[in-house]
Formats: sequence, C-alpha cells, structure tokens
Amino acid sequence: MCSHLAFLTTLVLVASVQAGPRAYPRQACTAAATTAASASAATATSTTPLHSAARAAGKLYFGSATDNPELTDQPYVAILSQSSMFGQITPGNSMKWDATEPERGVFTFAAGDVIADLAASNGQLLRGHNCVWYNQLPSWVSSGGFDNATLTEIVATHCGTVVGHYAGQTYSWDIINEPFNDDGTWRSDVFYNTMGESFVPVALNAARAADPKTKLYINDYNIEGTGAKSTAMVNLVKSLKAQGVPIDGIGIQCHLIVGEVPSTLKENFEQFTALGVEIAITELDIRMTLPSTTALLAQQQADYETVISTCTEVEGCIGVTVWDYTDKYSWIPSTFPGQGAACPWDANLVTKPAYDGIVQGFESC
Ligand code: 9MR
Repeated sequence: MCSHLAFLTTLVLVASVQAGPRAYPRQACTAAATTAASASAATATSTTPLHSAARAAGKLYFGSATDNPELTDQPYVAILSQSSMFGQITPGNSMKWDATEPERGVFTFAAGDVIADLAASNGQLLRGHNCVWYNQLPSWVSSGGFDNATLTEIVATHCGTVVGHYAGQTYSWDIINEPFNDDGTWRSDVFYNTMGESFVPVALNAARAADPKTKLYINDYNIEGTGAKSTAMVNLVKSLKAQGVPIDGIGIQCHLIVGEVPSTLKENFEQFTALGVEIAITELDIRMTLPSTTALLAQQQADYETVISTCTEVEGCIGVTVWDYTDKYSWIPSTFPGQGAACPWDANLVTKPAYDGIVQGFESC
C-alpha cells in the first residue's frame, strides 16, 4: 500500500518539479501514527535519507536551517549537502532585516547569497526567512520614530527589495514572522504600534509584486495545537483572503518540548489547510532538560514521529524543516540554559533515535 502510494506520488512529484516546485495533491492518509516499538539505543538504526522519505510520503521536501558560520565545518556541510537527506534549506539568520538592510536604503546580500548559492548548487529548495520581525531588527527601524506613512514606505521597500533580490530562487518566504502574543493579541512592536494591522498587507503585497511566484507565508510558534494563538492566525488569514491580500501559507515553527507535544496537532493543521493555504513545519526541534537519557531520547523519538506523521496525514502540509539538524549548532542551549539535545543528529553528527522517529513518521501510511 505504502510503496504503491509512493510510486504514484513520485510520478506526481516528477510532474510538479518539472512545472516548478509547488504543493501537490496526494491520496488522503488515514493511518494512525505508530509509536516506536523499541527505542532504547542512543543512536538511530535507520539509514533511510530523510528527504527521500518525505518524497515517498508525498511531501515536497525535508529540510534544515543552516547559518553562515557553520559552513566552514566540512563534515557538517557534507551532510547538509546530501540532497537525498535535505531537499531544502533555510538561512537561520542571514536574510533577516539586520543582515540585509543594516542602514536605511543600504542593502547587503553577501551572506544570504552564500546560502542561496549553496541551495542552488546542491539542488535544494530555498525558504526565505524573514522580512518583517520584531527581533534582529536594526535600531534605525525599531527606534526611528517614523510615522505611519514613512514606516509603510520602509516596510514595502524592505520586503520588495529583499524578496526581489532572491526572485526566482526561493520556493517560499516567511514574510511576516511571529506577529502574535501567546494569547492571540497582536504583538506590541514598532510595526503594529505604528501601522496597526496594515503592516501585514503592506509587506505581503510588496513581496508578491517583487516575486510573483514565491509562496508567501506567515510564520509563528505556539500555533502547533489549537488555542487562542492558532485562532488568531486563522482569523488573520481569513481576513487577508477576504481583502484579496496574497497569502499562500502558514509556517508552524514547532519548537517543542519532549513529552509535551500538543494533542490537537492534526485538528489544528486541518483548520489551517481548510482556509485554502498550504502549511509547512518550518523550525522543528524538540528539546529536553539535560542530561539526555535513554528514556528521554526514546520519548523524543516518539515525539518526532508524532509531529512528522501528522504532517504526513494532512495533505496540505507540504514539508518539514528542522531548525538545524545537529545539536552542535542548535539555538536551544544559549536561549534555554540547561536544555538542549533537541535535534535529530547529536553534537558529533551522529544520528539519534529521533532520526528513526522521523523516518517512521513519513512511513506512517
Ligand atoms: O536560529 C536563530 C539564532 O541563531 C538567532 O540567534 C536567533 C535570534 O533571535 O534567531 C534564531 O532563529 C529564530 C527564528 O529566526 C525565528 N523563530 C525562532 C528561532 C529561534 O530563536
């Protein structure tokens, strides 16, 4: 059954790649996720490449974030560049506002271009990340004291220029990043406080004009399960569609905690795709309190499987990106002291049981 489906979806994939990357239909999957029967080792047993597993499951890609300083690490780059392992990459930092427009009207693309060139030379899809975010924002924007009209021009120019620079090179772009508080209210930042909700359509319209083909996403965390923040995202996408503002996708970051994967993932993913947008898991990692133990690694394997199998089961979930593939370069320990081991490869670039969970998740139907 699965291999038959895989064959059919491969045919569809070939057609879709020839027509340019896009979401594509596949058979509905109704199989329940299987929990790993025995996860006791500290290393993975599967050697199935993850992007190949994603493709066989009817998905467009399995990918990883990466960052420029890591690219001097040859063993790391060798794994990242395996196109059967990673069919997509996302720049962790080098396309953000502080990197691309450090002074008003002065655009710097050298670091972002390195990631875009790496994706191209590896034959990998590229996700742009990100245009409008309260963080990693130069002080000339956050503390500039601009009025609504001036900031509107600044946002449109920034998104138009950055997305335009990479026109034709990206599959998708996180145009708006993390606009909501956890209670579903708008985040208080220079964009919302100056422009109200209009910063969202201003950015999306500028991006669409700059690259009509790239898929425009709004990306956030703590929208994995149902709740106030997910409802706010639903209402925003409905409102944008009603106004005719271009919006193609919702990015579900999935920075999760071992043993705490929300129970409403599937219901929530389906309420997003019912809006007529695609969804992607954009920043997956599942952290634990250190030290890691065999039991924690087994639970992490099951948690990765749960997340991936949910994406497998929901037709409009088009791909999965881990927020770097190895604990060596994870953002977690510096942000959450005492926590870590969140990625599917350990700090020695050895695959962990989580890797098996990903493979099992893609094979869940
Ligand atoms: O991975 C990024 C890390 O290197 C930066 O220091 C950090 C600064 O905010 O941003 C990290 O990436 C974030 C992403 O852009 C948006 N979602 C949360 C990610 C983890 O903080």
